Amino acid sequence: MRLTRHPSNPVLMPNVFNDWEALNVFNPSVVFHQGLFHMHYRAQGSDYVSRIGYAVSEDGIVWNRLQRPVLSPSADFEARGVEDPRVTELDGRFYMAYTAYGRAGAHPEVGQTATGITPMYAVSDNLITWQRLGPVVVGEDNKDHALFPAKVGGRYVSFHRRPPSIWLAFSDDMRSWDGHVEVMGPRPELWDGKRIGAGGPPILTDEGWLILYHGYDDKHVYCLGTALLDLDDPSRVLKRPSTAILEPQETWEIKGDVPNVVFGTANPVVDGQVYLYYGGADRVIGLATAPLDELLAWTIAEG
Ligand code: BMA
Repeated sequence: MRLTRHPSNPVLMPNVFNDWEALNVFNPSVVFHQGLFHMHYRAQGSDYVSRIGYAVSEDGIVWNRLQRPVLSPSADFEARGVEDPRVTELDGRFYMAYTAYGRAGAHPEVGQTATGITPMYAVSDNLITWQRLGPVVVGEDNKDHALFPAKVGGRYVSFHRRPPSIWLAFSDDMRSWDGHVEVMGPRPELWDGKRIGAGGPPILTDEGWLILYHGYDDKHVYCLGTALLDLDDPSRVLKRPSTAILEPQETWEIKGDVPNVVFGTANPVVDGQVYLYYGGADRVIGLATAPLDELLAWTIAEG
């Protein structure tokens, strides 16, 4: 199964009128809320520091953006950027997973970071103003976290990534996380042979949690695939097809700031369609769609 690229792609491009988003816009989050698509996207300008911008759309294709970022580095632990937002709506609030990128060392807000990378959560009631909650883990190379859109066993559940695999963690308060467990790792002979990480928040279906995740192989080509996880125990992989659903193909997926990257970070379901939003070569934002029932049936049949 292949997703269908939208003919209007890329749906968001760098904006040379604002320096903070003049160079690259990529790896967005999109939630569908009260009849509108709400996007948060990673943006870089001439200083190469990542900030998070916001845009809104009626159809998911044509976007109106705010002129200023909604999240910018606030402290030393994220001085080099706030990256790769993934927003989940849960119990009437919005939770944003983002990667804080600062300098390695000790930071009063989060603790000791060995790599300068901290997988953070923030919360908002209006999608514009965000309050930082804290990290999923500290002191390790860890990112690609995303919150499940429903609690499991009464607890918050988050993906995260301990290289080279996708992991889960659990929390009662979105501040302290425990129960870290590996979900799945790379498959050496396949497109996801080297390293994998979660995409957008998982999709709740009757058959299980459908996930769209990224992976790459020895050639460093980022592709996207699906898997199905058990509803009650999402550390159990039920299905995992061997083929990818999206591979770099368009010029803007092959050439950009980082070549050969389709990096899916949002997969809202609207009117039965999965809207997969993804970064193309770390420079622009693309959209590809698939009917949810077909993507699920294919994942079950091939997995
Ligand atoms: C990953 C992330 C993404 C990026 C990708 C490809 O490690 O940092 O932000 O899109 O690499 O460069």
